[in-house]
Amino acid sequence: MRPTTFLRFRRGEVVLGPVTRVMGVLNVTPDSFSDGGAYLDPDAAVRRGLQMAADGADILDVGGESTRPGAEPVGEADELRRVLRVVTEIRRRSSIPISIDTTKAVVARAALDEGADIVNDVGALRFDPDMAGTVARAGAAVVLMHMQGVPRTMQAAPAYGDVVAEVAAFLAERAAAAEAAGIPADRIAVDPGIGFGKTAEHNLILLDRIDAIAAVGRPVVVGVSRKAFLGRILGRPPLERLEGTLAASVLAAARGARILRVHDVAEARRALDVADAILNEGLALPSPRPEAERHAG
Ligand code: HH2
Repeated sequence: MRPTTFLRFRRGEVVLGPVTRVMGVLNVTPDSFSDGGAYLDPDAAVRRGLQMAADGADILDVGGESTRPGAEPVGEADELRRVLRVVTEIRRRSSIPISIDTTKAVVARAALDEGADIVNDVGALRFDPDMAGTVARAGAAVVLMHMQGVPRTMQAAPAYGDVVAEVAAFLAERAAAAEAAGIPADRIAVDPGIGFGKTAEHNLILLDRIDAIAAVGRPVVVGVSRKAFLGRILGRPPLERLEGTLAASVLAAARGARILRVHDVAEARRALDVADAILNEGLALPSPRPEAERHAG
């Protein structure tokens, strides 16, 4: 059985125990790499968010700026216009923890005011000098992600001596900086940033060494969903990378990831239920369901 820890925030907490948690991706953008435009309409985004909650998401990650390789930055006003109504409406209709995927303090603050709980900052509090204080004052949790470079140019020539050691050292340094800025340790999670300034090989090495990222001492979030390194392996476009996403997510969980960021929540939940049963040595198995038994063979 894996030890229980918590990711806390003012309104509550996410329990990180025997169950690997699923963070559902809700991109309110025209240009995200796999679902750009699908949920740009706020009503469609809210419906999608509530569906992911019903499908078993533990957190909804709402983002209004694509960070795909080559993406152009989005202005504050546009980003706010995309995400705020969606956060407000989901919070009105559900108590599910909401994270806001942004590097801008103004966007984070507005979303936190509307009931978001977590700031998912792919810039790890480096891109906006007001971000750390904003998170600290709101009593929010934060996900600190590793990225080499910035999205517009990060895939030009990623280079590391020892990718695992460098990413782990970066995350340890950013976690210490977050604490120094007044964010309590139990409100901080870390993420190796799969696909952010990394070759396919870098991503694969990191995924095999999530244990070294977990050794930083904070809960680990991992996002592999539909990403390009899966396309390199499978030779398939983003919407045909589900099996690859599930394989990599399950392996990351086995290596110590506690939260998996995915687009396909229902499928990930089922895959992780099986992974969790194995990782917990069957101790947290639900009681047998007659339907399941009939099909047991
Ligand atoms: N990946 C993406 C965006 N945000 N946040 C964290 N913590 N970890 C990740 O791996 C991560 C992230 C990119 O995926 P997606 O949101 O699907 O695409 P886009 O950036 O094009 O909107």
